[in-house]
Amino acid sequence: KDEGDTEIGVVVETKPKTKRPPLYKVMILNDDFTPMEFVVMVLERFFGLSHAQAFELMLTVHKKGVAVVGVFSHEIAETKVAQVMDFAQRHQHPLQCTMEKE
Ligand code: NFA
Repeated sequence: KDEGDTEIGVVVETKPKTKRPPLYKVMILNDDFTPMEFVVMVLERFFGLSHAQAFELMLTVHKKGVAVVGVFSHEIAETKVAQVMDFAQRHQHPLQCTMEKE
């Protein structure tokens, strides 16, 4: 019996997918009431910036309306937002801090 069939194979390539956790931008929003020095203190205290870095970033928020102050995992970003919002509320400042998927 003739077994002369030719089988044609298809090469299926699979990418080795390494799943990195998504990152989140934490942002500070400008407002007309929160004192500049308070925002500088927040950036030093919760984001580990030097006084000079914190002052510069505060001015960026003041002039542009919003700025990314750090990029973190979901859990760390949520903690930063909660810490800033709680600190601002305790000092009765309307400062807003939000997070957004990168
Ligand atoms: N715009 C505020 C002021 O003039 C300062 C500020 C900067 C507030 C950054 C919030 C964020 N006092």
